[in-house]
Amino acid sequence: MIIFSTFITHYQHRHMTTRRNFIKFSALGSLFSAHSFSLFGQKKTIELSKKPIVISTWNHGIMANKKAWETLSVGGKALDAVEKGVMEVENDPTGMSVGIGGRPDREGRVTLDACIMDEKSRCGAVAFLQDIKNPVAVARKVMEETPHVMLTGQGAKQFALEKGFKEENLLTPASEKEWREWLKASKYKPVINVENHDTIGMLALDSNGDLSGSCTTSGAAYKLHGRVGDSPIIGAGLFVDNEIGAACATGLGEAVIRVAGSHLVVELMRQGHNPEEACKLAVERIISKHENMEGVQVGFLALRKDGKYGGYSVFKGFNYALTNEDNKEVMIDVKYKIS
Ligand code: SD4
Repeated sequence: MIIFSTFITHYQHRHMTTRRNFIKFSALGSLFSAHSFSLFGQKKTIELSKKPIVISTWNHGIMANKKAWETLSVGGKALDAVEKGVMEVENDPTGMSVGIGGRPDREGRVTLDACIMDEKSRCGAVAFLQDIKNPVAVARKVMEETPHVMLTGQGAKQFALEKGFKEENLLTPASEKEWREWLKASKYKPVINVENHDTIGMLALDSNGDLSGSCTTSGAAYKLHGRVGDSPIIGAGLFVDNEIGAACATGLGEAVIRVAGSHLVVELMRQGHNPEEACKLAVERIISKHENMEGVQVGFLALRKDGKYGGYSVFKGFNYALTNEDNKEVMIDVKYKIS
């Protein structure tokens, strides 16, 4: 049950949050609380959910959510949940899109991108990281143990090794075999759909009412060596604003970067759009910036501060996993713009 279902969609309701309501919600215990933010110089007050929820991209979201729920269900922090959740997928060698086993670039090298962002707008990222299978954990260390936001390439690897991460070969025999097949024609035609995708993005709200998000990927398969996508870029592949909501992206990173996709989704929610509408408008923005949409699949996920969630994609085929108190292993197909 989400009590404050009107959220910020209708600002005429802004006076709803009276002292009487606040007292009523307080009496309900710790599930809801008042929260203020400012929009165009005006102070707004909303009621917030403190019921934990986690959503994450694609089918591998099921295993990731399961792990994240271990933290969320016992009152743990969203930040820990989103890190541990996506690490499950990074650690799975059979998943050919994230962490170990990820599809390599055209030179046969697995290069990983990841980022993480918490309720205090702290963020960390690594890009073009090689030989370390948990880039999201390295990103968290960048966030917590350096004055920086992003480390890349050799510097990121050196930092990871200094922090005790293990160096290992991430190219599994299955990924290598596929890559050698690809080399025969060497056609760069990324097809991103439910069978072939490259990212897990995860958004969580914890029982304290705080939001965090993470995003990790081996990027577009057979990309140019050195290519970095949207996934490690704060505002593109992931964005969290604890006042409003969180968003993440999957799909063709170049298209997402072009519109600062995840930041756009959060700002659209700030303006009053519900999560699905915000994702849809961001998809439409992408479409408006491309003359030819062939191969430009992008999907967005959004989780609002009141626990409402939604997604939207350019083409059919994007889905996400949802876990909350009522739903443990639910996959949701999103609506899409172009049939
Ligand atoms: C990238 N956005 O590197 C990632 C790839 C992806 O589903 O999400 N594919 O561009």
